[in-house]
Amino acid sequence: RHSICSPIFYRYELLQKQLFQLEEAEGGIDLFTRSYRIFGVQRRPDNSLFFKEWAPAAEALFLTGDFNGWDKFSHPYSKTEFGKWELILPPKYDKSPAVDHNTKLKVVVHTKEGQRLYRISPWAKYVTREEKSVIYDWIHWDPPQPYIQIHPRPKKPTSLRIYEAHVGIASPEGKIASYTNFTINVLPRIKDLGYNCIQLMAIMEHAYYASFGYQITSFFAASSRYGTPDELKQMIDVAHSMGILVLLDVVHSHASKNTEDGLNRFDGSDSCFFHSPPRGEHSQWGSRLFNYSSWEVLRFLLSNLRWWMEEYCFDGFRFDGITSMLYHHHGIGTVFTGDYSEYFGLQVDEDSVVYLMLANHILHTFYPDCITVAEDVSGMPAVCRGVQEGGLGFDYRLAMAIPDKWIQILKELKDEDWDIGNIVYTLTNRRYGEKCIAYAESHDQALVGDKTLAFWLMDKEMYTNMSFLSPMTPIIDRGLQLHKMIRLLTHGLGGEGYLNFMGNEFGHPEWLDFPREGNNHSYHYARRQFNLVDMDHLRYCQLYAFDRDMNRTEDKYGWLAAPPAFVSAKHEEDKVIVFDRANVLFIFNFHHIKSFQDYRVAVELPGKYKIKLDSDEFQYGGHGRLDHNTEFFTEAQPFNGRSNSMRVNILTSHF
Ligand SMILES: *[C@@H]1O[C@H](CO)[C@@H](O)[C@H](O)[C@H]1NC(C)=O
Ligand SMILES: *[C@@H]1O[C@H](CO)[C@@H](O)[C@H](O)[C@H]1NC(C)=O
Ligand SMILES: *[C@@H]1O[C@H](CO)[C@@H](O)[C@H](O)[C@H]1NC(C)=O
Ligand SMILES: CC(=O)N[C@H]1CO[C@H](CO)[C@@H](O)[C@@H]1O
Ligand SMILES: CC(=O)N[C@H]1CO[C@H](CO)[C@@H](O)[C@@H]1O
Repeated sequence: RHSICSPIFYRYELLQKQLFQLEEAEGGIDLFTRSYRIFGVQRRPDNSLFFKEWAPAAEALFLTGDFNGWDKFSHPYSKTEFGKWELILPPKYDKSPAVDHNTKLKVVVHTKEGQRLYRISPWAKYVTREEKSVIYDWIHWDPPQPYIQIHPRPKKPTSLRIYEAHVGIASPEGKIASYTNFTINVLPRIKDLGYNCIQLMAIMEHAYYASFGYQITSFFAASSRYGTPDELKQMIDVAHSMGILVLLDVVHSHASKNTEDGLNRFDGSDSCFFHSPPRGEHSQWGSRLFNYSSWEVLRFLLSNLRWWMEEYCFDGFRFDGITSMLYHHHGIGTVFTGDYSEYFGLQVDEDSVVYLMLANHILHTFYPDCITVAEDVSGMPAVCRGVQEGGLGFDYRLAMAIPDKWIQILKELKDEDWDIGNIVYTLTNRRYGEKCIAYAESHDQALVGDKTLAFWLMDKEMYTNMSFLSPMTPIIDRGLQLHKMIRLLTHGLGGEGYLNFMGNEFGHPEWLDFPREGNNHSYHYARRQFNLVDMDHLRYCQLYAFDRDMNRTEDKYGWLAAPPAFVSAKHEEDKVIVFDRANVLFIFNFHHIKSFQDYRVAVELPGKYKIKLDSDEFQYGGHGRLDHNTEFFTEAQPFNGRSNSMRVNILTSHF
């Protein structure tokens, strides 16, 4: 016990020390973590512009751009303490700012070796790329009439139902869709589907589209591929007006290795924001790793979180790649079995651990309703416990073993070989007192090389046999039924929140692949075919309807917010799973041919039960075999660990 507790106390001490130093040295944490109001470029009340950068290894810094005809020497920054540089541009004679809105800028960095480097400010709020150019430009963004968000953040829901989305692929067309398209075309769908939260990926600017938004080049810039910062603000505002929260998929675990439009070698050195190599390089991702023990890196990253909260009114974050941060080995070639020795010891990167504690502490202090989600495959204990307990302070973690299990089953097992006990184990195996987001598939499972659950289930027949106008084939029948059952089982049993990746709610076929050299820069798979669900003669709308009603049923009964389910049956031979949660009884028959009459199922609460959600309903592509007017009365006969039981007919899901 001692061996587990002492590192947790140690972490807490490190955090306290760090908080104390921040409070002492920089006029308090609030100011320190809002450094985006000091660095980069600021317009002052008199319309002078104040520029500030941290470039410790630089010999000299100049500002150049449209405003001075790209003169490389006319506007030097002056050096201040701790490797910082400042420059003030007085207003023009007409009192307007010296740099116009929507014009280009660059920082020119002179190195000790005599190089002259053109850089984008790490704090740039907007960067764009001209069609023929490969390199992004820093654009001075200071619109005369900025969009003002008017809708307050919705109340934090007790049941989190997350719609994971990517703006650029959110249309059926083979091109990049915009923030405005998303606002007009996708938000109403998300609302109708009953999701109360959107998790937005690929927002922080990434020069390489095919990185799926995970190789960030400009941390403070909302990707200009989809439109302007104001259009993103409007999108979030409209989501809020619908009662939907928006989480940002934030990537603080690493950064793109680009130099001209990324953070790498900003001041000419190979450290600056990052550890110097080899520690500062991720061997598999080919990207740079932050030095979380550096004061200026803490300023940059913590201010980045507050920037997205304050400027765009996000409601929280999904922190990407936590496992890579937590361990010096980054999880590469490591298998986690659950042994405590794997989570504590010299392999743990305490700097990162303290950074994550600090980030969660600051977010939850300034925004008590802020939601943070950790993407950690290792299963480190206490990731979702409060920092005051020595935890990392996240609200939720992604239950990453669940989607892998479903894919493995669909790839490898015949229906009669499904291991019911193992499925239930995977769905319920989570740390006591730490909340999980369950999901059957996220964007990860849809990436090229893999394919969506629907496509695993129905494959090529999705192209030819999804029409109502032709009889249901056995493959389509099985696929439709299992698609719904897998999702409902995951929803009911797998966690305290649920996540769906855009399009999979209606059984999106195929996979995701971004335009890149290897596919001749094709957008064919970088889109979501919402048109399929809108075609009345195709069966996609039935899966959509089930997903919608699954969420609406949850909204009514709140099982995600209830304590974990009580599993009363996991019958290996019958392939039956029965559990209750929030006084809702869930019954699944995964048997490929057998139906059961008068099958006894256990319930805790005595009384009358009725069918509320039935995957066999016609409207969901089922066979309509159950009578929803039936009332089920419990008998005071204890069964399978519950005080009462009753008899039900449970039909095989498919023929
Ligand atoms: C990380 O930053 C600290 C503090 O600035 C510095 O002392 C240390 O050398 C840096 N580490 C590496 C590996 O670059
Ligand atoms: C399924 O699609 C194939 C290929 O188009 C077709 O030959 C077959 O008749 C379809 N089956 C049914 C039952 O419609
Ligand atoms: C890309 O295009 C070239 C020439 O048109 C063709 O030879 C090649 O097979 C294509 N590659 C892919 C992956 O489509
Ligand atoms: C790329 C894309 O999705 N474009 C569409 C945006 O939305 C309008 C309608 O609102 C369509 O006409 C565009 O084709
Ligand atoms: C966020 C959301 O759309 N919630 C809806 C879920 O379903 C219930 C029941 O239909 C609606 O009342 C909620 O508005």
